[in-house]
This record gives sequence, C-alpha cells and structure tokens, in this order.
Amino acid sequence: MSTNGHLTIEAEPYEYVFVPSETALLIIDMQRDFLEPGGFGEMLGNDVSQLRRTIEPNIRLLAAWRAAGLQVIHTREGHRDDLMDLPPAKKIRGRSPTSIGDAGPMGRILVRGQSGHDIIPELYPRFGESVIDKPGKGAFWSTDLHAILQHRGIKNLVVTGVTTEVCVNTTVREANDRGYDCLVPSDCVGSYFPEFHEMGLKMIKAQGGIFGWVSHSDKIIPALGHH
Ligand code: C5J
Repeated sequence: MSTNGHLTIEAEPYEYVFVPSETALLIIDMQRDFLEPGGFGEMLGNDVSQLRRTIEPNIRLLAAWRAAGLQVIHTREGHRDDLMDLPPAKKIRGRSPTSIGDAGPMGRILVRGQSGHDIIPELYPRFGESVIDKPGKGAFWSTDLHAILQHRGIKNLVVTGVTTEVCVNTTVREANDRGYDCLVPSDCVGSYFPEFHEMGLKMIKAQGGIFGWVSHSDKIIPALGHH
C-alpha cells in the first residue's frame, strides 16, 4: 500500500511503514567463505545449504530494489592483510587448527582481497553500491556505515544476509540503538542452525518489535512496484 510516498508492508509484530528513498537494503556478509561448498564455513563442519537457500530470495529482492532505484549497501566480514585489526581473542576462539588469516580453501581465511572473503557472484555489488568492510559481527562497529547512512538521508534499513543470529542480529541491534527502523525478510536471512535462525527472528520482533520487524520478500517486492 502506498500513502503520501510511504509504503506499508505486512510484517510482525505489526505493519512496517517506510519512505523508499529514505530506506537502504543492507545485505550482510553474503561471502563465498560462508556460503560456498568447499569454503571456510563448510570446512568447519557447517551445512552450507542452510545459508544457500537465502540466495534466490536475495537475488529477487535485490533486483526489485535496484529496479526501483533505491540504495543498496553490502557488507563483508574480514580483516586487514597484516591482521593488525584482528583481536587476538577472535584469532584463537574455537581452538581450531585453522583460523582467520591462515591459508584456507579459497585463500587466506576472512582476509580482505582474498577470493573466499568476497561476495558471491550471484549478489555481486554494482557500481554505486557501497561495500562496508567490517572487522566485527556488527556492521556499525569500527566502520563508516553510520556516516554513510546519515549523509544519504537513510532512516530505515531492510537487512538481509547471514547469519541470522550473529551478524544480522548484531547489526539490527546496533542500528536500532542508532535510531534506524529495521525490517528483516525471514526468507532472505539464514543460519547454519535452523533453531538459531528461528529464535534470532523471534528476538527481533518480540515485545512489540524490540529491535525491529520481520516480514518476507514476497510482501516487500510487490510493494516496490507501487513506488
Ligand atoms: C556472520 C559469523 N556473518 N557467523 N559471521 O554471521 O561469524
């Protein structure tokens, strides 16, 4: 529904209202090392099919978002080549014999410039779409994302990507504290652990939308046609 330039999307815990020109699509960490068979995620024993089911809905939403001429921002989790921004605690967490910065199946693991760190070809950023390289789970910490959003007049974020309970949830919480209204399409986010995905979404929309709203790309894409 479109009223006075505002679009209304069916969502939980209640409808989500936004002005398209003040809303960015923020795609979190759709990186080869997390999603592709043979990548770092799978090397750790994770089932990448749980994340790969988000690719098709993200392709559709991104295409509709681009066709509507709206702003798109991508993020990548990773570190400097010299690892000077890698907290020692993050390096040793998990006690894995192979960790961030080491040689992995697609180059050095989560190091900027390596092929495994880059965004999957299906959702590759286009010219004019900002890419935020983030050293942490949240997209705001130690990045210029907030400055970019402020300069571009963004008040609302549609947040997609992986993983639901880690980088998506952390980013939505950071955004919420900075005054952004976040909408998360459930089919466009995913986790290696289905139960964490489900609870991650519940946490966002609980208590009257304590961190934001949850909907589905099938609700968002048709609405963009009215923009
Ligand atoms: C993200 C992670 N992107 N699970 N990272 O969620 O470590």
